[in-house]
Amino acid sequence: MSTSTEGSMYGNGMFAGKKVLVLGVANNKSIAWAITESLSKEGATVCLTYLNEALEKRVRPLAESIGCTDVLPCDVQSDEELDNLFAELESRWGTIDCIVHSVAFADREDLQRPFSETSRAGFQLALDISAYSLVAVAGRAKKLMPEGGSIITMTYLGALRAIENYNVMGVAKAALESSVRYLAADLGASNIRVNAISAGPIKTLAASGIPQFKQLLAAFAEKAPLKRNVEQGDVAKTALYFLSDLSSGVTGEVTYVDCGYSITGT
Ligand code: NAD
Ligand code: 0WE
Repeated sequence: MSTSTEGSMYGNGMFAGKKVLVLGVANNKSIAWAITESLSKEGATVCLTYLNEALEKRVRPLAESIGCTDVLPCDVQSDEELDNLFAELESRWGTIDCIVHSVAFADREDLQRPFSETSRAGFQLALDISAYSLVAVAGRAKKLMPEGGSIITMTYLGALRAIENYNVMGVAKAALESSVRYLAADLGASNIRVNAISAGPIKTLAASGIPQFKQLLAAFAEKAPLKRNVEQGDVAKTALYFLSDLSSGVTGEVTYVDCGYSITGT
């Protein structure tokens, strides 16, 4: 590998020849987009998926900007769309090396009303999209990773702590983090690693409309040891570590990219 060159801290082409599936780009603020841009700079071939036609309009121009021609639909609630995605990847690429899972959803009302008022349907929706989808993706990926691979997902401290208003999403993230451990145990023998990044709060589409998000960001920056908020680029750098050979001995982990917030106390 060459030494560090302009635009890259790691040397060009760390992901040259690597094929990466990315689920969860909604717009240019998405955490998954920052990861995609970093992967692309390192020479990866990326497939981007979009949830629906409204988001396809946002994702296609982003894909074009990095010369990505593999843009496919995938609503993770649909087994049929998941099957079609992996069938299409198998015919286009044959195998894949890495997967970025950056998907979450709960009914907006469930992030506002008291947690004890969460409905069965709201609970199922949040767990289905935000946790089961990782299992559904990893299960299908196994066949396309004959020599192994690396899978990452995105989580939040609300999995461990009762954070105001995060509610059913916290339960879903707890299930997601546990799924990371069970998937790592299951797929380890196939040399497939599975890890999670627990990011501090970042103003993305998924954070828009969350009451008092601005105040949350300000309080976070004040308390965090690094005295600032987390940026998408911070997460992308840790993502490249998990997706690359730099983390060859690491699986089933949850790593905090939170400027140190979670280690503090008073
Ligand atoms: P985002 O809105 O850009 O990304 C969320 C993505 O989930 C979107 O692309 C959306 O299309 C996708 N999605 C929702 N339902 C889907 C479905 N049924 N099928 C397929 N895709 C679906 O916001 P983000 O902040 O980049 O979120 C990405 C991940 O990061 C999420 O898992 C989120 O929980 C996690 N996270 C976010 C923060 C934050 O503060 N922004 C902090 C920690 C973790
Ligand atoms: O995981 C998330 C956001 C997840 C999310 C956001 C929305 C908003 C729009 C899931 N579903 C929806 N549904 C919608 O209709 N984060 C980590 C960001 C976030 O969300 C919060 C936070 C933080 C941080 C909600 C309450 C409190 C803190």
